[in-house]
Amino acid sequence: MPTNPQTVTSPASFDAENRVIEALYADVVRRNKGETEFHQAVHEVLETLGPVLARRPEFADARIIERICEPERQLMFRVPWTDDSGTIHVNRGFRVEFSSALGPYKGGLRFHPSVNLGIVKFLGFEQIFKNALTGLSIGGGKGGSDFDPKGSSDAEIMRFCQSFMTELYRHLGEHTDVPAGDIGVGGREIGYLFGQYKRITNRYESGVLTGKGLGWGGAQVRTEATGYGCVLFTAEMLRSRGEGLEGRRVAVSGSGNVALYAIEKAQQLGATVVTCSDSSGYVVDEKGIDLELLKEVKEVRRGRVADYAELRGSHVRFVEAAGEGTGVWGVPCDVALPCATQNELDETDALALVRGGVKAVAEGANMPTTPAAVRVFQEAGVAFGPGKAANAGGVATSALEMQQNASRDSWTFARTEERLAGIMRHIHDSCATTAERYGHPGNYVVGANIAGFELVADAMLAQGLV
Ligand code: NDP
Ligand code: 2IT
Repeated sequence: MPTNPQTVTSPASFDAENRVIEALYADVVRRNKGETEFHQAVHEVLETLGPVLARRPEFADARIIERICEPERQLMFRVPWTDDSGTIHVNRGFRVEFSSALGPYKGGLRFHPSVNLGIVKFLGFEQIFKNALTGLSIGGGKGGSDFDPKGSSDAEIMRFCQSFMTELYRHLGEHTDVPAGDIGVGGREIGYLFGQYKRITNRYESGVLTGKGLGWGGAQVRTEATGYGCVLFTAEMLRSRGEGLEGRRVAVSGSGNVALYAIEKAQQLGATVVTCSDSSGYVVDEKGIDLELLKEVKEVRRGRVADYAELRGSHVRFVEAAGEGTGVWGVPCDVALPCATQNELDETDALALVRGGVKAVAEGANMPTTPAAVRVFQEAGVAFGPGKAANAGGVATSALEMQQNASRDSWTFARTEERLAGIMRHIHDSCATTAERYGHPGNYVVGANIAGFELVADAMLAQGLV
């Protein structure tokens, strides 16, 4: 893992097939100085699009790539709030409304001290293609704040969320822009945000936020959906190679929303999950993670994985992070699911995983694997599911929540999970067939980028120069 897991240097080179787009990428770097994560996300998509422009020159004529790389709207605002001792704090709020080609802007809010415009733009850019892949009429957006929720009281979190929404509400709406959670934003925060939106607008507009509580407009399976979907995608990748998850040894990073439910679904499908982590370190539990205990530690006590190790028993090892990331990828496994944050799995980690016999890697987090690490996996023949495909189950289930809100209906857990499984299968198959159509069978990165891009680009062509 790089010393700062959030940042890698902006990539520069393109292979010969994609030289046409090199100048467009250089322009993105020039016009968005210092936004390295945004550069990285754009590079990862653009480097696969040369063959699409060659087959569809109308996309180049209409300047689709230049338009898709420029957000439709970027909002930055002041978020003042007081802590429990009465001290005033000033944070920065963001919402980047990237693309409405396929539907209302849709994407989560991240509260983490590392949040800046470049991070929000990388996430919003990814979201455009991810949302397209779901097939569910949602555009792409992302937002958040450099607010650090760690160690804050409930009352402080509520005051922060109320101040954040007091500014953001004017830009939202069930047909306009529909946020949800991401790092640091879960059910509690969505509740406070929704309450304030309702109070300011005097409207019970359920569809303006997703990830709501089940008693007041939330959808079954939304909490579980990203982690479940990531494992379902992994199972599809393995199935297409004649393999399965049963009996597999799985490594998961993170211990938040995505990680917890990735662990749950992997266990349901007969795998043994031997590790999970947080920014302080990782645990190794050779008997398999005790998920009930981990949920109790994380969701009830709001504790750390170190607390899990202490409560679980002497067979569990907690390894503290030592400067160079958490080291979690040194744990040998058949399947690796990075579910924490961007650039948390670098080339050295990838080489260690390959040496340990990894067969499949699926990104529960957004852009957790560095470009060099992706290459290591691809060259070693490891099935690699990029985030915009593998973690799309969360936003897809958000779209199902919007559907239920619009029809004032609520579906059962079983019905919703069945929809989720169908959507993940559809995403897997459309990535696989697109990759094949473009001469890269088995390359889900190429498949996801091109399949998502074609859907958005066709809509943009049809909608004229806007
Ligand atoms: P949570 O806040 O619930 O959990 C985040 C987890 O990642 C925590 O365990 C956290 O540890 C760890 N983490 C965060 N930052 C770092 C860091 N810099 N270094 C090491 N570990 C870190 O967030 P989610 O589970 O919701 O999100 C995880 C990832 O999944 C993100 O990339 C997010 O964008 C992506 N995602 C989320 C979706 C959702 O529906 N929630 C949907 C699709 C993708 P610590 O507590 O120590 O910070
Ligand atoms: O990255 C993501 O897809 C999310 N954080 C979920 C977005 C959503 O609107 O459900």
